[in-house]
Amino acid sequence: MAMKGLLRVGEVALRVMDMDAARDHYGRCIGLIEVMEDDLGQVYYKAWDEHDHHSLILRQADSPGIDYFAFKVSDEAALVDLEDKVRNFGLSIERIEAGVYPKSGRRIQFVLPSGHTMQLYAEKEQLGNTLGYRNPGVIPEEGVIRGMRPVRLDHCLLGGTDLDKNIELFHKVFEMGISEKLIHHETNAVMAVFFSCSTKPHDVAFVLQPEPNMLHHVSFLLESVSDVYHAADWMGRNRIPIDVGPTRHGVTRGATVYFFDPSGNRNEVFTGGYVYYPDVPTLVWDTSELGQATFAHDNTPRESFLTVLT
Ligand code: M3P
Ligand code: FE
Repeated sequence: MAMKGLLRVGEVALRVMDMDAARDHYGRCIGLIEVMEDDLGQVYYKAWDEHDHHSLILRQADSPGIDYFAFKVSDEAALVDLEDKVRNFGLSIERIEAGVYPKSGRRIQFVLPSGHTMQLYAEKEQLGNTLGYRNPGVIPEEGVIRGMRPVRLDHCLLGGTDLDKNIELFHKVFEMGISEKLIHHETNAVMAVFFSCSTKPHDVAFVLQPEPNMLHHVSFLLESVSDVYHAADWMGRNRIPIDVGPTRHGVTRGATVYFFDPSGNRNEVFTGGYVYYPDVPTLVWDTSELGQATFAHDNTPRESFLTVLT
């Protein structure tokens, strides 16, 4: 599969209520690399094996949650094409000039049927992963991989209204595959939907909520199951509140720990899962197996997991 169009979630912008506490959490505890603070006091991070300048932005605010998420697209031609398609789908588009967002080329922004602000961009300055591009070797210097040892920002799960309209946009317009779905076992209503534009089991997912524009979690990839266990040990040492785990999802088959940042935003570290190809039929779970769909070791759904969003 040649990757054209949407590539990955390249940027998530979160609100936090105490920047010092958030810096300790995302920097020292998770182990993301702080690359910049802007004039507004927003703090920018990357994970070690990402090549682009940053993937996470924190903004101090009165309430937690997500400001926007942004997908990187393959090139300017894809951006032009997608702008047309999103407009034809019926969403109004705001154009943002290059440089308005630091280190970034021009962007387009629109509000999804689920209430989330989404952006697309084709260009971002690259910092690299410290290994270089010729005879790069395999691991960076001591100290680059630290904390929970995150490799990269992987996906986010967003909560909102009108999932059916989101499905139309992500599947038909963005041409993302639907890797998995969770439906109500009596009504067949879609409760959660997982979209892939790569070989990952999901690049972004949505869960039905009574309120629009909610964050369920933002997730970072780890290298191994032993790193998942190490991350949970590190959470214990640092008194980070764990929501669930370590365990394994039924949906996507990732080995996971969910935990909270000091403002109550849910984070995830995970590894594994299958390789997704777009010719594989959508895997469908129904709520009669909600326990196994969510947590496949004890097959028990968690109240907090279903109801706590920011
Ligand atoms: C993940 C993941 C649900 C499963 C979520 C799965 C909402 O977060 O990373 O695989 O059932
Ligand atoms: Fe996840």
